[in-house]
Amino acid sequence: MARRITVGAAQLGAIQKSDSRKVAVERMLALMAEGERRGVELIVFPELALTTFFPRHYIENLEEADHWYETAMPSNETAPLFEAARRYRMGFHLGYAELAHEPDETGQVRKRRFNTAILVNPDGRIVLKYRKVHLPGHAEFDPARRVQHLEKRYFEVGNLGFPVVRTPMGRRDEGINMGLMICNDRRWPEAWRVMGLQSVELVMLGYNTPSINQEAKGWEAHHLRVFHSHLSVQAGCYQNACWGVAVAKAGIEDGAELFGHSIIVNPQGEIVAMADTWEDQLVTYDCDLEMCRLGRTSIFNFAAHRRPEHYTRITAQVGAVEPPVV
Ligand code: CDT
Repeated sequence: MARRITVGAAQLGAIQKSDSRKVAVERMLALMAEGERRGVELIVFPELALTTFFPRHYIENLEEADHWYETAMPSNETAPLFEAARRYRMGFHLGYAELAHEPDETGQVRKRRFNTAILVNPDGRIVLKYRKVHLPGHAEFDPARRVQHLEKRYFEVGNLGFPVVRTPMGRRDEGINMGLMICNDRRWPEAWRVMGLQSVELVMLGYNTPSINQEAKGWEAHHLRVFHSHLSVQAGCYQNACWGVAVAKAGIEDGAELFGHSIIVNPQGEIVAMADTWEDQLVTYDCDLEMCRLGRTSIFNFAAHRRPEHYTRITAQVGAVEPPVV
């Protein structure tokens, strides 16, 4: 029997600073109801889906930012998403800011803040959790920027690695190998390959990406922002023979523009579905998981062709060094 799953990329339009979680959840519930009508078995919401992309706002005292974070999942506000999952027999992916009290590397229990994503199965059970590893932006207020990007202030680097689980989802009782990454992670081939090495078949990721690169030292054409996002997801899927669902928060949020262009990508690296608005929009595709087989048994048969003895720089070194002059 063909191994297929109908996935929904549930793009969200802007969520303003003044919008409550209740408003955001109601919009997500509407997309889940639409997904139910369209046969969606797994719906993917964006990064930090419950609030505005608050890292654009500088707050000096971190404690005063606690209201942006979730201390429990589910919570009173998010419980309706878990109930809808059970009602519709639909899995979901959700990105949110997480505030946890847990030991750090020294063993001391303290307040910790992460940019987190979870995968919930149709029983309403959290089956996978990921905390963002590649945190872009800066930690201090930058007067040179019109819009701040303070992820390095508001989050610690994720401490869960890039886990992949095999778990039943939709019609697939025998399980699907699924992994999560968040926004900027999609630009790093290392993240994809760590999941590829765990035979991932479906990667879900949410993003909040500004339409303008405030870090560009020179001028960067606007269209390249979307191109680079798509290029990264398409390359990741092709080189690791997996499906990808990349979902935006889009539109003008607190006066700053986020591009949409949410996509579903097949294991050949082709875009098979794409959002064409900057609003709440559900894009669906019936994914044939057998398509993963071609890449992983031929050109990306890792066991046959990888040469890790030549890749030691990848983990031994962080920044680039200059080559020898000859
Ligand atoms: N949210 C997120 O990771 N956004 C980044 C833009 C960073 S610009 C400082 C991204 O890679 O899309």
